[in-house]
Amino acid sequence: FTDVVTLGETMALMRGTSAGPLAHASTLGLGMGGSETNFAIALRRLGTSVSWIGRLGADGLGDLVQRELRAEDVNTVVVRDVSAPTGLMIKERRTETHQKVWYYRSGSAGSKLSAADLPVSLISRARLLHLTGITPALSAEAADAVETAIAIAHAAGVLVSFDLNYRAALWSEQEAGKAYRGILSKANVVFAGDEEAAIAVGPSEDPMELARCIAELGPRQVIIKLGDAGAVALIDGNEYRRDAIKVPVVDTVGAGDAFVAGYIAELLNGLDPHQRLETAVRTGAFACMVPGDWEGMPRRHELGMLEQSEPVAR
Ligand code: KDG
Repeated sequence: FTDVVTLGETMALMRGTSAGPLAHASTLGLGMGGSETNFAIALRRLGTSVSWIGRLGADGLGDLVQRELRAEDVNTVVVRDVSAPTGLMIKERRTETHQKVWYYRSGSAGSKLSAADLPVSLISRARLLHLTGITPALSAEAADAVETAIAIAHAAGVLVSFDLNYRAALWSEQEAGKAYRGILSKANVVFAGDEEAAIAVGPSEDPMELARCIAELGPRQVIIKLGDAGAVALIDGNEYRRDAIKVPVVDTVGAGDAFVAGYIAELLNGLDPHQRLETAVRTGAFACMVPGDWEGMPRRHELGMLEQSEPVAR
């Protein structure tokens, strides 16, 4: 059993090794990525035990995902699907400062995750279940798996955390908004970017107002992620604001997942909201400094490195 359980789709990830149109890329780097496993790896590196539930194809890319997760000491509960491939995403680094993500995931094994794949006792015995808004966008079965996982968690008194994680390539804002509102009313801890929050509860210039609107639906901890502007949070009715840590940015993909992992790790460690947000912005900053979605996630002993002035430690 693990303290945290998460579920979702993780894909193989290919990325251009230098900036420029994909049409002219003669080589691509191969790795993997998925919001929930980015989160799981970050959480594990901070010291929290975690399981990931998902489906992978019975193919070499599925082997790649599974062995990376094992190497990161993430417990995996995986169905290897012989009838569908592991999904794929390609990151096109069009310029040094602008990326485009292409998905090759419709009909993938990961999108076929279903309620029957869920290990009930693993979820029931966890302290927290973490879900993202990507999973219900994948298929009707995956949306049902999310609903069922929440029901299992609720029956066992397990906390539910939910990161809206809007992916415009997967569904419309209207579809997403409806699904989000259904899940928000059942979540204890909610993470959203300001634009994602607006999809769920309508627009506002004030991120704290967005947090209030989400809290009205039920969750007692609402954290609005504002990227390089930091975060605001409404926790048990109290307002918190936290600046980001300024770092040289290489790739922001995965930073949101890192932020969430930092917050959840410290929540489960019993730390107060200031300390949770401190680790969250720190973990998020680390993720921005390295090209992969999860490779740059910090180990706990590295968290203080951002302030170190010595460029080489021997
Ligand atoms: O949050 C980062 C994720 O977006 C990335 O790793 C891939 O899960 C992914 C997705 O669906 O975009």
